Amino acid sequence: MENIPIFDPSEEIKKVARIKSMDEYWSLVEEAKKDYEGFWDRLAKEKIDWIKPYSKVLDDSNAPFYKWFIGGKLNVTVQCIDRHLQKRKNKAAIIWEGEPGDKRVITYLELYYEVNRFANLLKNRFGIKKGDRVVIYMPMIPEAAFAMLACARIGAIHSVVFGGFSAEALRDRIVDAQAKLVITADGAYRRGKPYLLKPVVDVALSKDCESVESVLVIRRNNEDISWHEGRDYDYNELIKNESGHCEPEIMDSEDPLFLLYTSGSTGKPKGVQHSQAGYILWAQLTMEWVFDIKEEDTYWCTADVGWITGHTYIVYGPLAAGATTMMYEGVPVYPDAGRWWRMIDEYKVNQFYTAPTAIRLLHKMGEDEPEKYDLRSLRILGTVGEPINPDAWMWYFNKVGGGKCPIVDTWWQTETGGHMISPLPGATPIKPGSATFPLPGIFAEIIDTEGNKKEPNEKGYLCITKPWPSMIRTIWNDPDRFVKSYFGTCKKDGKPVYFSGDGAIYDEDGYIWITGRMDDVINISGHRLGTAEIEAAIGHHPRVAECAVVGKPHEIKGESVFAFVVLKDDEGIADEVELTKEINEVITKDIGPLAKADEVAFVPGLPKTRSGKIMRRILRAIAKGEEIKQDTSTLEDPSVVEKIIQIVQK
Ligand code: 7RM
Repeated sequence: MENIPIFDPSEEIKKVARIKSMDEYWSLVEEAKKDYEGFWDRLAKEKIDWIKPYSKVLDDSNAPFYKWFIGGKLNVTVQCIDRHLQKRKNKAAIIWEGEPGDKRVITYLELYYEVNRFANLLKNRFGIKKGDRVVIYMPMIPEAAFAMLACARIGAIHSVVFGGFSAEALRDRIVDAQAKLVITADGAYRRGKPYLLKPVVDVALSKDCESVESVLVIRRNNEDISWHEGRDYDYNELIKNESGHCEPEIMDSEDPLFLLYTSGSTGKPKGVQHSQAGYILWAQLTMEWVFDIKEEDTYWCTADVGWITGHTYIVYGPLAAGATTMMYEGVPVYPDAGRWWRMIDEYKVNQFYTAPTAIRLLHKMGEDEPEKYDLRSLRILGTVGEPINPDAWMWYFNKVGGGKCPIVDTWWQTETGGHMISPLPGATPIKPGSATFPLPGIFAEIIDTEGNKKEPNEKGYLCITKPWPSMIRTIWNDPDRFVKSYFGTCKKDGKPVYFSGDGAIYDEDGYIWITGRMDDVINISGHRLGTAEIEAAIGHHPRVAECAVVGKPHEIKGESVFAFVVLKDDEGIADEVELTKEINEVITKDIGPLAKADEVAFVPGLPKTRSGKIMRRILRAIAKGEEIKQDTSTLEDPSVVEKIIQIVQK
């Protein structure tokens, strides 16, 4: 951790930010420490438009099934839409751009009508009631947000399934949730071409989906799709008949708002269940604290609504905060690597939030591309999803942010609902690659399994040791798995605490550095090593663009390191032996000789999900020479698997 530069917030940012100094940050932290319930009580009263006030802040009598804001009544869509109609009815709520370049601006008043008509359609035409599950399998079009909010309006529980998932994956989720309705689109545009979603739904529904009564299809690209009379309905036709006012269902604070399936360490995805009040409170508050969202800002998060980042930071958070949220349909490199920079310029984006994997891709494809555009509107940059390497960080900071925008490296998970650990743009001195400090009210601690706090530079379990309002409430249909997965590993003061699955360390200044999933640890000669640590080391080699490390069974050492390396340049790898040696030198330098790679494969790309997560299970199988049993259809580029196999086998 030596030689890490520190970037203080600029005077300009400090002047305007809500939280203007570390003193202000620490005083909020103290407030939460002194009177935990009082802290959340104050914020919930200040921020939420309650239909009926709650009688108790926190019920921990049935831990870890914590309940927040007991007895409170609200509707999340009132928080996101209705309450803005007095002051902001003609303000852009959503600015959308399709990949082909088509545009839509939806004001708060228009959003009100769209969501209400949609809600009426669900209720009147499909008989959807409070508590029913609705699966949303959609591209990045405004109707995806309308659909989510329409469910919330009437108290239905939505389960958005990422549009890149296969029919199999979609079916599993439909069946587990016992969904009554599937909302989809004919298709959309990606990489300059139309692609189809509805046929995937048809295949998914071809078996085991008896719960599904109807499919509602939104027309996006008017491609030919097959139609099942009596099951499939045309949204664009039906919506015309619905009225633009629908009474919001009165929801309890703890009624489920949505399910979102996420992978665990075993095969079956977990239906992470979120609540109403706690979730929306934290979504809104973190928009204000972390993105310092202001009335005139245009905010853009490039995630997909199929992931938690899209839920909290494209739809619910920005709208609850009364912000203007941008939505983009396609890929970042269409028609060229300047697409996003052009959009930031054109829409005068103030906050830009994306994933390190996208930053690395755009860096690789166009080092100087951002210079062609006027990006001066940017005030705050953000990253999420994985640790960001110094190289990518510096490029993002200098070339995209012009050296003046703080980068908020936000650590959080599907299960946490919103940001947990992040810099505050007007307060936190930033160290590139560190998520810095827990947000006020969040008791994130690095501990051992007994709850002892780790010393600086000692890796430990990243835990949240007090409940927080936006936390996962349970796993749908599987409360035992909820308890075991999250509360079965670590204790503090004898009581089970939430374990994130991630490892982390404090540095000498108390900054938090995420080391990666603990479930990706490998054991070499009795030494436990995070694959992420070795990857970071390899990443220090100047020619390495990115890499992934997996453990491979080894006769003597237990496991050995197998590294898959993508080079930055296309100069070829004629010097493979020399390069392997150099890579092992950087590993040895950063960690020690025990972490050296026995095998290094130079590959053209890594198998990644479209949200940028490397599928290590596939790489482990390749390293072992096993057949790939896993579904590769959800990968960003499924063809890369075959290419890697060929390289490894040769
Ligand atoms: C928001 C999201 C969660 C996992 C988490 C980490 C990793 C996320 C960061 C990060 C380092 C970050 N939800 N992760 N953010 N690692 N720095 N800023 O990604 O449920 O899909 O994934 O992602 O391992 O446990 S998620």
